[in-house]
Amino acid sequence: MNIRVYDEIYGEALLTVEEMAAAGGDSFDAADRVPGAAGRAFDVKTWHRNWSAARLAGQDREPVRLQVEAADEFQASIPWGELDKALLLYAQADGSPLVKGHPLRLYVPGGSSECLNVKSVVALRLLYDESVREQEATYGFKNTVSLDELKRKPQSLANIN
Ligand SMILES: Nc1nc2c(c(=O)[nH]1)N[C@H]1C(S)=C(S)[C@@H](COP(=O)(O)O)O[C@H]1N2
Ligand SMILES: [Mo]
Repeated sequence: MNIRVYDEIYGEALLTVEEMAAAGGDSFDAADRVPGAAGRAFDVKTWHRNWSAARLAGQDREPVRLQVEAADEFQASIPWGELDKALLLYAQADGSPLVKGHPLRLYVPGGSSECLNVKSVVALRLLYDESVREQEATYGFKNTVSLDELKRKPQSLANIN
């Protein structure tokens, strides 16, 4: 499964796990930063520096926020300042694809919640709008109401305004 990257400055890309890891610099054992975690990981900020420099030389912009979205629609939105030790787990210790959390799993050591450790990350959004820099980290399932669900609502509810 490929990973979609949406960066407000550097643009969009659809990357394989291998391409993500290649931009991540030196890989390390996730247990170095997360006690109990296992597998190969790369540093989130190093990845972004390398990936963005390859996209557009001489820009050197740091995001203010990272949003990640998982295959099951779980998502998290995290201030960049909380990501100094953040890592993306991309392989088992022997280099084979992740079993739990495939294709990528985010860990945020030192972050405000363990719930930010999003499994099965399939999209990353890099945001630069200063107005969202200081908002605290959030996580949870996407609030999706389909047209069908709206149509099924009782009249009494649908009419409330
Ligand atoms: N994709 C996805 N990632 C997720 C969740 C989820 O429901 N879906 N739950 C989060 C929450 S609330 C917690 S506490 C941790 C649990 O991680 P664990 O499965 O390793 O115990 O995963 C986080 N990552
Ligand atoms: Mo959680």
